[in-house]
Formats: sequence, C-alpha cells, structure tokens
Amino acid sequence: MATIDRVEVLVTSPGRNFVTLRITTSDGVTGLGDATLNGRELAVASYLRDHVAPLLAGRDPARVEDTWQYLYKGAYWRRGPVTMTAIAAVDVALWDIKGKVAGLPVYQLLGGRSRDGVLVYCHASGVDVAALVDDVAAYREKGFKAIRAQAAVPGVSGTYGIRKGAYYEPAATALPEEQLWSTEAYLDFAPAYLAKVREKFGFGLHLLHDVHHRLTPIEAARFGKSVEELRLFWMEDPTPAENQEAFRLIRQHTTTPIATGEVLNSIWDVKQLITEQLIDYVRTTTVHAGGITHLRRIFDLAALYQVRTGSHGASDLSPVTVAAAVAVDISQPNFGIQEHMGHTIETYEVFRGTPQVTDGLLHPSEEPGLGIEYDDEVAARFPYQPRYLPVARNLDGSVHDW
Ligand code: CS2
Ligand code: MG
Repeated sequence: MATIDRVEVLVTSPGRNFVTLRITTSDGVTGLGDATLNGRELAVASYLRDHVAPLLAGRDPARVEDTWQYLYKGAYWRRGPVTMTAIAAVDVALWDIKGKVAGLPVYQLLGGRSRDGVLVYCHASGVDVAALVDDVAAYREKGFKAIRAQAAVPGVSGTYGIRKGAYYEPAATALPEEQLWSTEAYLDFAPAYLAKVREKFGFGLHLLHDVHHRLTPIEAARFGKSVEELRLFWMEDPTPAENQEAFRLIRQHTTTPIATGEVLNSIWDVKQLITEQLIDYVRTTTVHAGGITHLRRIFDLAALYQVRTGSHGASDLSPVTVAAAVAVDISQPNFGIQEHMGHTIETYEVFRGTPQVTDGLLHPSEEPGLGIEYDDEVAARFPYQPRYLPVARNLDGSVHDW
C-alpha cells in the first residue's frame, strides 16, 4: 500500500497570495489542494504545517472520506474558515491523487458529466454607469452569457466590486484600507443602474448583482422588490450571512432570487437556509467549505430543497479551486452557475493547466486528477506579501460590514 510521504505547504504571490498544499505518496504521486484564505493566509499555512502534516504521514492516501472525518472530528474544535480551509486542502489533494492513481479526471470519479459545460458569470464594473455599460458590452463580446454588474456609488469610496485596472483585487494594501459606505446612497443608486443595463442589453443575458452583506433584512427586502421587474439571476449576500433566519424576512417580501454562502464553511452553516428554502443558490466552495467531500454533501442536501449551486469563484480562490469547482459543477445535478473572475498571467504560469473559459463555459481537464501542475521555480519568484481586504465605515465613522 502506498502511504502519504510528504506534505508541503507552498506560499506564493503571483499578483496575490495563494497557499497550496502538496501531498506526495510513497509511489511518487502528487496531489494539490488550495488552502488560501484571503487576508488570513498564514493562519491556514500554520494549521496545516504545524497541526495537520504530522498527522498525515504514513496514512493511506486512498482513504479520502476517513481522512476527512479524522481531521474534522479528531480536532474536537469544529467548523470555521481556518479549520475548514485546511481540511479542504487535504481533501482536494487526496482527490487529485485518487484521480491520478485511477488514471481518470476527478469529475469521472464523481459520476461523470451531468452537462456539457459549466456556465460561468464574470464581473463587469464601472466607475460610473456609462463605464459599466461599456464593460458589460465587452464581456458580451467575449461570449459570456452571465454577467455580474456593479457601479461605483457617487461619493461612496467604499463601493464593493469596482475594478480599477485589468484585475479586480480588493486585498491590495499591506494594512487594511478604510473606505466610506452609505447604505442610503447605494439603495437610491443601484436599482437605477441595473435598470440601465437591462434597458441596454435586454433579457437575453443573465444579470447578477452582489450586495456584499451590506443591508439589513428590511433594506434587502426593499432592494429586492425594487429590482423585481429586472429579473435578476440573483441578488447575492443581501444581508450578512451568519444569521440564517434573517433571510426569511427578505424572502417574504420579494421574488428576486437570493444567493448566499461564500463566507460559510460547513453544512451546519447553511442547513436552515436550505431546509427552510430561504435561498435559491448556495455559494459554498471546495476551498472554504471542507473540500470536494463536504461540498457535495451540502449540494446534495440543497438538491432536496430545489436550491441550486452557485459557487464563489473570486480571484482569491486559486486555480486549484477552479479545477476542483469545475469537477463538482460538471457532475452535480443541481448545479446552477459558477463564478469566474480569472487570474493574472503570472498565476497561470505557477498553476499550469488551469481551465479557461470558452464561449461563457468552463470545461474540466481530461488529465488524470485535477490536471494542475505547480511550478516551484516560477512560484519562488513571487514571495508572500501581507495583504488585507478593506474595512468599511459608515459616514458617522462606525464600522460597517465590508
Ligand atoms: C466576492 C468576493 O466574488 C465575490 O462574490 O464577494 O470578491 C469577496 O469579496 C472576496 O472573495 C473576499 O476575499
Ligand atoms: Mg460575493
């Protein structure tokens, strides 16, 4: 029997920080898992290096489920982003190994294709409405069928989601940047610019919007009602996600579909949202919700309640997560949509083989495992850089949800 021989925690920053776990078996087979937690990267690196690697040595790499249970139940302390990201990295690396040993891409191990390709949505944004409309047009030209639209609220420096250069990278400063936020200004402005986008492009486009946890339930209800005629694909994170019950009030007031879950890490965190049908799309990911093993458990629960999947796919999730997401998405019956922001060219040089979008769809690699190779030499050119997400403050100086 092959055993786990080597466990390495790799940190690189080709445009942004990524933490990657590489497991090597006694037969020389390697597997990769993403362990990136934006702004708290080294906490997961330490969790893996100091507390997980010593437990993995000598174990059977084929025992994916048992290793998951061992790390989850065996820690005694459960859930939370740091723990679940660390467990996810091990889980995904073991699935990668299992695929390579079997000579099959991971999606084949998950039951094979349920669909021809994975529908993705990209991010259009603008410093004003005209710039947003131009950006949406440019993404349509590239073949995207689903587009998220965000415009800078006039006078509000802390508007979420506005790209400045070629890439949107909110974790851009060595200490958190403080930005101003006004809910009133946002609520007056956002429905109007979303209406402009609809007016310009019609209904033959899936239009999405991310509220980014900034509203109270009653404000979110008002927002959802005010955009009902625009038939959004979804409004995302209308209110902070940790209070599952809060979504009931939003639900009772609007038919605008609701997506949430990018910051949630386990089936327990989404149980009420799903079983009480308080949302339409669950946004948990392989990297922050315990790997392929646990994510499928969440998605299967969601299927029973007609909740579809819509996994987070921002640039702070590494190409290893893109590959793992596509493997799950292509096979999962209740798949809805996959977020895809893309990565810098340098990132693609570190993570060779990352799936690319064609005609608005992602396709899984046909290579055994996940199909990603980590280039140590290129990675070494980009050492870790402390980077933090911004912090939002209301106009009176109090801290708001970013
Ligand atoms: C976002 C993310 O992609 C999204 O929907 O909400 O950009 C999020 O802000 C980052 O992943 C935070 O690390
Ligand atoms: Mg989001």
